[in-house]
Amino acid sequence: MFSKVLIANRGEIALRVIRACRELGIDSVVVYSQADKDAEYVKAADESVCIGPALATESYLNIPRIISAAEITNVEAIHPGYGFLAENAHFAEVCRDCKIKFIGPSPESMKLLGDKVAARDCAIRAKVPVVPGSDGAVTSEEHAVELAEKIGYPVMIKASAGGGGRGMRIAHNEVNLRTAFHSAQTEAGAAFNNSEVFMEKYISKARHVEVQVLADEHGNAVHLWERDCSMQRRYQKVIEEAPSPGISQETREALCKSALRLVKESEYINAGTVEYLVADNGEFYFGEVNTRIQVEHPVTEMVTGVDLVKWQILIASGQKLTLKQKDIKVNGSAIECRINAEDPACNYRPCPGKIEHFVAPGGIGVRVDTHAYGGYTISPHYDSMIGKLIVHKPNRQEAIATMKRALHEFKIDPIKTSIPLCMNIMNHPDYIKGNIDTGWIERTF
Ligand code: MV4
Repeated sequence: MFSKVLIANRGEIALRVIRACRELGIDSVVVYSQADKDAEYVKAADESVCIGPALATESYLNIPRIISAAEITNVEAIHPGYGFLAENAHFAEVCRDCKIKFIGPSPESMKLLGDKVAARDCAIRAKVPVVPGSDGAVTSEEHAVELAEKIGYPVMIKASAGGGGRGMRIAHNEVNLRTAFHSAQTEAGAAFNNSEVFMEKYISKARHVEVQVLADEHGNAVHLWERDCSMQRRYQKVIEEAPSPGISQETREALCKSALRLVKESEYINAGTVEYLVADNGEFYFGEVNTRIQVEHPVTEMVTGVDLVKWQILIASGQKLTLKQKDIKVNGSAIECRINAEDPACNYRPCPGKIEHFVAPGGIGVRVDTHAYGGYTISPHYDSMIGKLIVHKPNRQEAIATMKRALHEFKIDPIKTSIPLCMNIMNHPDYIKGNIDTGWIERTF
């Protein structure tokens, strides 16, 4: 087991990892930028190291500075959290070269699954259903037009190096497609330094359902059932829940089994998420694999009782996964609301600033994962998430009632937050029926 771990992240996820380390008896070191120097979560770690100015490229994204902090503090492992360097295969490789254990999958699986064309091929080999689409990359406009005729419109052009909704274009006809093909290529080149694109049939009104997996280096792997993340706007998840209210038990089992086939095929190790699009007829298709702990991991923790961050650390230290698939049961219903500093009057733009008054909800079935408190300033330099409000109850109806009660208790003043949006959703008949898809928020609000 490790005796000391460095956390290459900030905010609520840094605090989440610090908590896991303390419970495991591991010393934690947190790195921080000058913007985060006074934050309380930094003091929760056993040690802290300033790695640079607020600008992320000079701190949380700066590999030499993070590795230097790891060397100085003599840690055995680095937990990357989510965002920043969490899915950077090069960073995982540098850690390995420096004999520091990266708490996550190997650089090879990160590279494989980060390349969406290669990941799709891997899914095909694993007999995971994929959306009808191109066999590999689409290399010319004429090639794109020919393929789209075969597949049938609408089609989607996706960047090989994209993910999470970045670098995608929908085309409804040939004229659209010719433009979309070039703009997708150009955007992908600028954003990812890789202009390769591929094509899929566009699946409209799909749900976003993802399967949590854990795998160790001894060949053991389990799934921890699914999360429904259909409640999104502009590819930003707003509310997540487990179990998914919109799939049958048969679909659920097929989905989870196929996720494990992909884990085997990609020789994946540590925590990961296999994302699917689920059409309203219950057919499901591979989306992508997220090779990190995700923001929404707590809903899975609440319904399964499994501490995912602890397992990430145990697996990285070489321990065997002692969890048995038959013992991983879904108990009740969990919902998570992301509480962001954003202004609905300003088209939900990030609205950072100082929190003067902060009262977090509590009581039975309520969990708040946050680094914020009264007197804390949400920095304009990083993402605008203040924290996550998670509820766990015996069924979905009670979970919604508890979420409404907890949202009502939550006081964050004077900054604008997504609490009112979350409350509106909790009160909406479509949400109460579980009748939602990834376009619902944009259509409804
Ligand atoms: C799609 C799709 C429709 N058809 N692929 C967005 C994130 C990325 N993992 C895949 N995404 C989508 N891929 C095909 N062939 C629709 C989406 C999509 C979406 C997916 C998940 C969650 C929210 C979304 C919002 C818009 C579009």
